[in-house]
Amino acid sequence: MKTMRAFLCAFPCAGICLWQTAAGAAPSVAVSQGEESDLSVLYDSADLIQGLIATELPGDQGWHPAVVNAEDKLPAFTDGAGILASGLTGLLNDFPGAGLPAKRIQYELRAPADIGEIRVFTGNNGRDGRVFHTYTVRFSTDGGQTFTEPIYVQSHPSGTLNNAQFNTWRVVLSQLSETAGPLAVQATHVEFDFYSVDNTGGQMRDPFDGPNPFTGIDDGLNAAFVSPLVWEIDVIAAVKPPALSATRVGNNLVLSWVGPAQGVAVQSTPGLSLPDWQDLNPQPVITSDGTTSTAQVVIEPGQRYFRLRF
Ligand SMILES: [Ca+2]
Ligand SMILES: [Ca+2]
Ligand SMILES: [Ca+2]
Repeated sequence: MKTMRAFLCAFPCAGICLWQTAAGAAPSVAVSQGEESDLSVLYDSADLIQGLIATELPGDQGWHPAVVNAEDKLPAFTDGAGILASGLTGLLNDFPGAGLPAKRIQYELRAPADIGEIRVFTGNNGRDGRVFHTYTVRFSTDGGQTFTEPIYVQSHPSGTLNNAQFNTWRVVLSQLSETAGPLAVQATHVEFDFYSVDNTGGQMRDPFDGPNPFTGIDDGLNAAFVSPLVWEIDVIAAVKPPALSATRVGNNLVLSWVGPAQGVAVQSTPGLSLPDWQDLNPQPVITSDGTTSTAQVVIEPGQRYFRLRF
């Protein structure tokens, strides 16, 4: 079973700050950075928003004036590629104003979908503070009429440096997920607000003067005003766990599912009102024909329910 820390995870050379206002939620973020070869995953060409062109929302502040190529603008967020030849791909506008996003966009999904993960890639060939990112994301399940409370993601703690003296990262990836299941179930729309991240010195800072309204914390630094280059946004569909079916064969119950045989444990509980899921001990032998996996369990007196643990 996966266990992940929520809210604040700190790493020796990097970190992540993340909060959500909704009670009981446990979003989790993993960050990798450096060269593209250092990232835990690269650009996805088949995610839920691949090829979609976002709608810019009221308050959107356009693009950095250096960005002139159409392919470096909205298409760049969903083209399945990183920085293009211009070197200016996805460069947002600077000086959005304290507390204000630089870019406000909405995606309408092709069909309602469960969202498992959000990946944001930012970077700069110049290896400066523009490689960081800060964003909020919200989901709608009713055609864009109402949205969830925003999840705030800041790729690195305020004060983190990236410049010629420190780190010299070229690209940063954050992966946002939810510990207890999908980020959103049957989402129809996803909205992002992207913020400035830097002070021209390569120092990550939040986009607020005074307390950050998403975290309640004042990072003690003036609001960022230098914006990132957003190379790609990937919205990854949640993987549905396989359904379990059961057939009686003699004194055995044959459990089968479409999915892997490796890394799986069969669990049982005598009841569902106060379930006490335990791994079967010993575990049954699990075989696979390449598509369907099966496990034979000896039928015992009494009632038992079964499930798989991955
Ligand atoms: Ca993509
Ligand atoms: Ca601040
Ligand atoms: Ca891209």
